[in-house]
Amino acid sequence: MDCIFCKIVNREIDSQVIYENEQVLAFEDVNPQAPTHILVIPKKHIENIHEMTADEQQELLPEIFQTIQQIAEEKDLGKGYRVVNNCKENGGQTVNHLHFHLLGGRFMQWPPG
Ligand code: IU
Repeated sequence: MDCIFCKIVNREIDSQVIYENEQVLAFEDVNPQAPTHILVIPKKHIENIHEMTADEQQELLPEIFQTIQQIAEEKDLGKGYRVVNNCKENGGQTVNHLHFHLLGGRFMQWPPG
């Protein structure tokens, strides 16, 4: 499978890894949109949040959100941050491996474009 995030997981492509455990990887976004911009992904290839099975949700979403909380603490994002998931084409998803953006370090506008 030709998935760039799977290649990052497998260390076939370099990235700035922030955290990993058995199921989850967090790394710096290559095109940061905020002072902190980290992607948190399951190591398992899942296309998007809509494709997650109930079992995958139960297993992986707590891991992903605990990772986000932990990184937010480490990055000193006590004033707040934004977590974004883009799902499929109209959601603005460009990489078809489930990922959550953790954005922080500046005030976030609303609504998004
Ligand atoms: P999106 O939600 O699918 O639009 O986000 C994909 C993100 O992946 C986007 O912010 C890219 O900058 C980021 N990214 C990356 O960090 N490393 C890569 O090799 C590629 C994309 I391709």
